[in-house]
Amino acid sequence: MAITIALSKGRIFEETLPLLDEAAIQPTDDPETSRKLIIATSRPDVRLIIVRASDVPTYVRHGAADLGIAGRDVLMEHDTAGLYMPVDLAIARCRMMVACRDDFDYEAHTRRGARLRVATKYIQTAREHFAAKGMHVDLIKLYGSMELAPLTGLSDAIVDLVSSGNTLKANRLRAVEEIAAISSRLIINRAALKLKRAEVQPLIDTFSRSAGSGT
Ligand code: PRT
Ligand code: MG
Repeated sequence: MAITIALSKGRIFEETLPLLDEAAIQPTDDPETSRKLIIATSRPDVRLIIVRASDVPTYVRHGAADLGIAGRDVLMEHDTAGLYMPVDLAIARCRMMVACRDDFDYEAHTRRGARLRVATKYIQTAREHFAAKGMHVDLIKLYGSMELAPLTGLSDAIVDLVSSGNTLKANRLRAVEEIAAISSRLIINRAALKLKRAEVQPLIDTFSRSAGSGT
């Protein structure tokens, strides 16, 4: 049976290529240059679909894709019931952090129990994080460029992903708290796992081995 794998372009696609290669799957087009959203591979029974990173769990949950690769940041914001998530692939790693302007006294602000305005695209995760700390926050939903929010007075702080820290530094922001270590997981539709086990299981095995060996 044919299988469909949902991926986002950019870092996840690039870091997935070596894993696909281990399974003898080579895409026939490059999503960075091609406008195709459905990409055939060297294996006639395997195709890739290119979706927004935050849409990967939706495609897999509804069975429009059998498998996908999604960041933990994305999965924490989604209802993952119906998804099987057997392998942490250890790719696209970063940290989810609270950050603010480097001249903002976050510690004093929190000690005083003042209300904090926090801008983020990770509303659920941020809500849980601050609730667990007993902090009062007003959450402001953004879809990108969170770093701009504290610089323009939209918010006191942001919740965003940090890898090198260069974006924070370039915008005179500092990380003040870590919320979670982030990496990407292989996610699988539960029905596909049963119905297409013969095709899906070897992929799980290959991906687990590659992830374990650090490639
Ligand atoms: O871009 P789009 O809006 O379509 O979606 P997306 O931003 O969610 O997708 P993409 O492809 O940028 O990221 C896909 C996944 O990569 C995320 O869901 C994370 O799991 C993972 N990942 C790993 C990252 C980063 N590292 C990362 N550094 N995603 C985003 N960033 C951004 C971060 O938001 C910040 O703006 O990079 C900037 C910080 O990087 P440094 O190196 O300057 O610290
Ligand atoms: Mg992005």
